[in-house]
Amino acid sequence: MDYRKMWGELGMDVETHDNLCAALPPAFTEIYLSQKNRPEGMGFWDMVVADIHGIRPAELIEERKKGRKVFGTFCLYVPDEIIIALNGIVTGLCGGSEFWVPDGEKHLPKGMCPLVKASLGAYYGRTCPFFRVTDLFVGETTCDGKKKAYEIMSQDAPVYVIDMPQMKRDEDVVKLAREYRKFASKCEIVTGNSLTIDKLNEAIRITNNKRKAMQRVYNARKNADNIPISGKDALLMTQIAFFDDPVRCAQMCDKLADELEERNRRGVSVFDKGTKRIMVTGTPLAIPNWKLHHIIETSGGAVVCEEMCTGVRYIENLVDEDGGSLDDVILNLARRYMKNNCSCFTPNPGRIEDIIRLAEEYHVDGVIDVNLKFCTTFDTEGILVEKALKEAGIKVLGIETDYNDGDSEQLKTRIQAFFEML
Ligand code: BJ8
Repeated sequence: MDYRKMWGELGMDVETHDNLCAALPPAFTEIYLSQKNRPEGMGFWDMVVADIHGIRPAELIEERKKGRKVFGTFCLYVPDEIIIALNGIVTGLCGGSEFWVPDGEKHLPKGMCPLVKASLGAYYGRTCPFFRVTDLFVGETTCDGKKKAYEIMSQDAPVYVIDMPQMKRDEDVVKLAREYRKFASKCEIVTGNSLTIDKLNEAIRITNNKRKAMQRVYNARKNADNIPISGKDALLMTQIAFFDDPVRCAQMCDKLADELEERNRRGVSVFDKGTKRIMVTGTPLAIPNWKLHHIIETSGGAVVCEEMCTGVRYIENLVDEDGGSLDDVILNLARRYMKNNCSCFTPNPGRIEDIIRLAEEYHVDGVIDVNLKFCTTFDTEGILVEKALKEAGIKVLGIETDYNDGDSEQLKTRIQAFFEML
């Protein structure tokens, strides 16, 4: 289907955007469609990618015509439940393509992480329809780069920033709950709806169901004797979950999980026996950043787990569904989100514990700790991660990269050498 008219009406730079549309299909064919023995259930996500800037944006436009509002988010600490309870729509906006970086660099310093530059580049370059249909951009005070980027963006766009605690003491959970209450008030103004306990409980149920369905897919990856899905495919499912409808997402993930569980029963693997089981940890891999997974999975390894925001951090931990008052439920939300271990917190021992636990649960042969260039918090925390892994007797390779393909060959050489050592 031709969406150029729709993009034009959204005020996009359609000609420049055509270059992105031209580059994606061959890249997707090479990286994804060339894989052997993929689960049939991936057909849904292939279809989404084939029209990634068409199908879902068109749905959002229709929903907006009915009066619903779209909230664009950049971080796991934004509580989807509050937005959904107010009949809003959540769409993840983190940019994962080098295509958007140059436009980002017109508004930000070059020495900044590519995720922030690409996100702002997609906004200012008018080359992403999701940014064009967003009614409120929801930021958060996590890393310095994001904080300042929101400040710049707020000069031109409606931006609301959630003030995140820096530590994880009891009083910080209470502080986050207060922030979520304020955020709910803002969402009430934007949507024109009122937050009720029933609506919030229902939104919690919807979001928990999505997490449970995704957990089933991840659990199928824990099988020590079989790899029923490639890391690339699992990553794609996770990346798209950030902007899909949560109920449909849960249905599709459940269907995929059924197939993967059956594959495990029958011993159907995507990889040959002896392929190294790898966990990747570190900075998020926003769509369409498939570079590292592709290198690993064409070098003798298989990614079986991502300790990342585009991975287990997104799906682990459910919100307590045993209600109470509205304030109690919002406190439950804050409790759940504070279990998410981002390197922006200090100290952050929970993340190290997660990594050691996950290495065991997913039966990994080795860990690749990946850092997006200029992400200071993950880079610095990498020292502690690598120390803890070495102490636990788990082999680890630390790498730093960005969205550019210039270092692919060099990374491949290092990763192959790492696999030989395992
Ligand atoms: S909860 S990881 S989504 S902040 S990579 S922009 S931290 S300089 S993305 Fe993140 Fe939330 Fe944490 Fe997850 Fe900054 Fe680092 Fe860039 Fe990052």
